[in-house]
Amino acid sequence: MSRAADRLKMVLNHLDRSTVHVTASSTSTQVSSYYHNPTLRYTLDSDALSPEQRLSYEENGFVLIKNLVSEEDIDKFRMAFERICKGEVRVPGLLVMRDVAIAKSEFVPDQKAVSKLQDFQEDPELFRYCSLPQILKYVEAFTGPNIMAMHTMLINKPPDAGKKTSRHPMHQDLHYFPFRPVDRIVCSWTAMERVDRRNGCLVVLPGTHRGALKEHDYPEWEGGVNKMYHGIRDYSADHPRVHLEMEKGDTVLFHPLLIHGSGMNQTQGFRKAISCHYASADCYYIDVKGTTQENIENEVKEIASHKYGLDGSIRFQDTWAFRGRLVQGERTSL
Ligand SMILES: O=C(O)CCC(=O)C(=O)O
Repeated sequence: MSRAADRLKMVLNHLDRSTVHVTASSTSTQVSSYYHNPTLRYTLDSDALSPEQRLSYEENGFVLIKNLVSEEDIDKFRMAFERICKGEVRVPGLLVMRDVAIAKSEFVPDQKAVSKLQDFQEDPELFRYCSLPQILKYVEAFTGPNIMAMHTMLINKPPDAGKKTSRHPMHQDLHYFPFRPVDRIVCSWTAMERVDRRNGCLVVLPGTHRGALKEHDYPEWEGGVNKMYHGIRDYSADHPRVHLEMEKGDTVLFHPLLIHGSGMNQTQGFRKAISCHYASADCYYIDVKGTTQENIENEVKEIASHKYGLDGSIRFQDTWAFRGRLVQGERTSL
């Protein structure tokens, strides 16, 4: 019997085949559809995911874990964020992004215009998020035991200034990554407060992780679009959507091909979330020349050359190797 068949048998042994419905947030998938796909491609054997959670990820490309990060830790991450915004600490390599509409407003104090911190691997407090054992336990079910934290973000979605720029266009995170294999990469995204449709929760298109990487570019939005917020032009508008309403500390793990984005923040508060993209340290870099990823490669190289005062000779993969940090096991490749 093949390994995949063995794995399938293990999962099915745990299930009551006639009654189980796999739920992830508001989606419900009947297990019967699973019998037509007798391989478990997206998850690895581990004790972290229940059989239901495992099947849900296989089918939908995401799994939501309630209450995974403590209030206390989230409050500490929030304080670290505020210290950075106030200029009390300087973090090497950190990219501080500002909302395209709010950054130009005279009425908003500077720190309030920060829409995202990216690459916080050198901030010990924020980076502690990426090493939380309760997150790594789940991450290992996707990456295996050698785990790199490749991409870190604290997203501070601002109240929309009326131009709809607080939206994040629908995209696949793999667009940004020159490493593979795709199924050994996973994102963890933790709500730092209640997130719902009013403040622009994540929106996902379940099952799209089973498709290919699509072409991405800046959307043609009248009010402007934030730097590096590429979106997919041709996803099906009819595809079922799930709005991931979450409480503080809830965490969603999702596949890098899952099409997702987030809506406008229609409240007066800033909607905060913290996230990390993990990859197996056994992944390898690829050359994206001549592929749909060439546009983001050029943009990232330009930003990196400017940021580090280089002459443009930096390779796309170097920008990743430089930022990636081992959080478990051995740094075997990436
Ligand atoms: O937190 C959000 O609003 C969306 C974040 C996201 O999808 C990203 O930055 O890739």
